[in-house]
Amino acid sequence: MGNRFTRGVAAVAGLVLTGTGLTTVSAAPAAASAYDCPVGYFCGWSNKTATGSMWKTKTSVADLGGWDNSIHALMNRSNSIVCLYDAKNYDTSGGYWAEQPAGPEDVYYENLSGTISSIKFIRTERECGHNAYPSWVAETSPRALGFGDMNGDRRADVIVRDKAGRLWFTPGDTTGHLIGSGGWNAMNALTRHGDFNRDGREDLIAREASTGKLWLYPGTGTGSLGTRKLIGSGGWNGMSNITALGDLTGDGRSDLTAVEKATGKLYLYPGTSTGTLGSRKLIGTGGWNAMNALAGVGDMNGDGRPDLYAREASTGKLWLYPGRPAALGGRVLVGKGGWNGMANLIAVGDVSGDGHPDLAAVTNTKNTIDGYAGSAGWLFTYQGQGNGLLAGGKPTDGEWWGLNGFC
Ligand SMILES: [Ca+2]
Ligand SMILES: [Ca+2]
Ligand SMILES: [Ca+2]
Ligand SMILES: [Ca+2]
Repeated sequence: MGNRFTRGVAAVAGLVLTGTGLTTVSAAPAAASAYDCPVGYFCGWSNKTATGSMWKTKTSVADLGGWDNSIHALMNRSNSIVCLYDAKNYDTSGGYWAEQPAGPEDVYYENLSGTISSIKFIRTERECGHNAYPSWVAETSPRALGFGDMNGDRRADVIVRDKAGRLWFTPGDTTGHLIGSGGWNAMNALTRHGDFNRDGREDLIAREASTGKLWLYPGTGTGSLGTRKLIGSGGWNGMSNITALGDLTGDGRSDLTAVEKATGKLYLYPGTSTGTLGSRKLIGTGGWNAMNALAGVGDMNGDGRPDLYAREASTGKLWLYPGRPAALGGRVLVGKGGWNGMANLIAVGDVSGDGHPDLAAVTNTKNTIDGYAGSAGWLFTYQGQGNGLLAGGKPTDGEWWGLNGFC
């Protein structure tokens, strides 16, 4: 909203507000004021100066009734984002805006024109007008690729994290369900590709930012996650681009790769029979710090071994590094440029339903179209050609904004 006026409550003359409430009053107010809004509530006032009658709620209200179009000042003292709609029933067609929690500054807004007709409490801004999760659509593949498929239905699925730190599973039929109710913002790397603990179900691996620990979240076969298991006791903050890439060693177990920040070396961490990682093996002698994204895209070139895609930071080029027995072959150019406009590379498996693995990516703020600034939050899908290369990107859905951690 463009016309709102912001100020801290404590700045109001004669009044001092502390964390516990009102401590000094120069004169007893005759009408409700911003100070009367209790912690945990969204409050609205009839007067533009946050005076007059006060209305409050701690739950969503689809129809404000007698307060319809009558809120002229407001304050959000809840812990939620509150979405304010100009129409009833959370209808977005008349316009809306999201109000963040006021926080310790107790910010309120006055001089509103009085157009609010419904109010919804939400966790993320997306939920003003969208589901918390994005709409993901995938065709059924004629064969199981062994990755990109948590629930084993041969349909590629995607895991996404929202800004509230929740994890969502999107199975490819536009729906989504919650698989992590919170706390996932503590993780600064998420990757999956195949089965690490040898139960036939795809697993998720995450790095905990504060400890540098690596955790295995075993897939249950339904898209959800079982009890996590420690597979790296520390030191993983010294690595970048932690990427599950499939079975490169040829023992039937999925492996992990990562770049050592200090040296730019690429290491392979082989999966073992117990679901842990074995002794690492050098597969790239240097220069890998020049890459700012890796993806274990599966067998892109059809020779039976999993391959690696890498994005070169300085050029925005996309390269294929073909898998060899516990090693990588000479690289092949896949994308001439522009790939820095993608948040990360999502190794989804077969989305198109032709049996070849594909790639997906979501645009970030560096995205450009024909040299002009593009939009962040667009999902692009790239059909694998079976020879290691990709068909041109298809802009698939523009409503993937406000999300991250795609894997
Ligand atoms: Ca699936
Ligand atoms: Ca598993
Ligand atoms: Ca291959
Ligand atoms: Ca495909």
